[in-house]
Amino acid sequence: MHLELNFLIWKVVCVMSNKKEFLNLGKQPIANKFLRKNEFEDEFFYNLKVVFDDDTKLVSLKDFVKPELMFNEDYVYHTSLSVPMVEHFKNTAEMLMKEFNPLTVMEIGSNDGAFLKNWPNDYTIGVEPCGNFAKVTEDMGYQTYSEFWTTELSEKIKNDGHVDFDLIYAANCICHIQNLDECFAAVKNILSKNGVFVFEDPSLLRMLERGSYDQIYDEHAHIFSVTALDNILMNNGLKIFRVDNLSVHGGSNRVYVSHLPVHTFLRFRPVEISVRENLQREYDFGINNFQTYEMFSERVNKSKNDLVELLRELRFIRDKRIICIGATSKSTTVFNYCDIDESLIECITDTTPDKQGLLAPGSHIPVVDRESVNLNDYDYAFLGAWNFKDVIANKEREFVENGGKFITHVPEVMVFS
Ligand code: DWN
Repeated sequence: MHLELNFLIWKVVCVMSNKKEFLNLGKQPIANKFLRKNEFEDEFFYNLKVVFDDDTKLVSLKDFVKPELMFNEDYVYHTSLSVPMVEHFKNTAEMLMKEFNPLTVMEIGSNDGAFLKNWPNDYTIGVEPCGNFAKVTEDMGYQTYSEFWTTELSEKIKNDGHVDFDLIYAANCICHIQNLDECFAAVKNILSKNGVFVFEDPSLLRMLERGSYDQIYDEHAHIFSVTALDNILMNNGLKIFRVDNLSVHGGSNRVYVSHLPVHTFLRFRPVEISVRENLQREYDFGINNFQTYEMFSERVNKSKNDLVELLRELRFIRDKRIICIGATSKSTTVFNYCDIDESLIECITDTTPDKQGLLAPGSHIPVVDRESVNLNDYDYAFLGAWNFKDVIANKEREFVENGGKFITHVPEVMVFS
């Protein structure tokens, strides 16, 4: 009853807030729900629209998708299958260990343990609603709560005898959580007095700069600016004291957060220059102005027209064969927004076994194992995983040597080799 009332109040607050729509990416499926032919009829679609909140400056989806439809036993994104990300999390854990030396660690959204595995399992726990991954980290010896992150769960963890955590970490997870006030209240509830909450997610500024609208899909309930996070965290008794700008996932921010120093017994963590610099950079770019988002929307529309025109010319006029590398969540947005199907792009290669043999959400383009195709049979390869452009270009040198060319839409539609 108490939870239902909270949810109702949150819904009313959402409706009353000052949100303006600036982008409509059309009818979209669940970005990571790869499927079989016999599942087409029941495929779920929703309208992907994006709003800017004039009060908090937060950019969010207009309509959220029910979390259980996205994050469940069938979730397919395995962090550990990405070699650069495994390295990224190893380095991150080493840095956090050296700098903060935490005695207790919790990861929210622990996926298949790429970050957790760098910490001793006697003082580290995970939270992961996707049951398939929670089982993986349990089997690795980490206690894992297979639930969504809520205040109720933070209470349950306390009641189970865990002391407050010195380090709470989350990567590509907080932007998936629809009710941020609830999320941050839950963090505050279980963060030790001098603890740090560190999280990283795609950067709104980088998305606007690069025109990478495909960062927007069902799972990304919000695309964060430091500005919006600063406002919302502050409202929840937390403060940002450092920001790192990262290159991963097409440009992300790692945000370091502590309690607001309201109690004199708390050690004061000074706010570092990186916070001011990021806020200034965002302000200079116009992140607080609605016109910035209207201009972005025009750029997205142009990107769609350019991409469709290019693919149609290559395929239907010049009779070229086109493949895609990387069946990403991002490519789901692009293919459905631009109405791209098998007639333009024959298939998608992906290294994730759980995606292979299935059809991509909405576009129904077949996903195949990279090893099962000869890339030299194709003239062009669209980069579904443009964020791994260098890794892919390096791996596929033979394709380029044989005259193959890549296509990307970031920062604008272009062909390169
Ligand atoms: O937040 C999220 C991020 C972290 O990961 C999720 N909401 C879902 C997911 O987003 P994505 O699917 O856009 O992520 P990636 O990391 O861009 O996916 C890369 C995909 O490309 C993987 O399925 C692996 C594949 N791949 C490939 O086939 N060949 C990747 C490389 C580097 C390759 O050479």
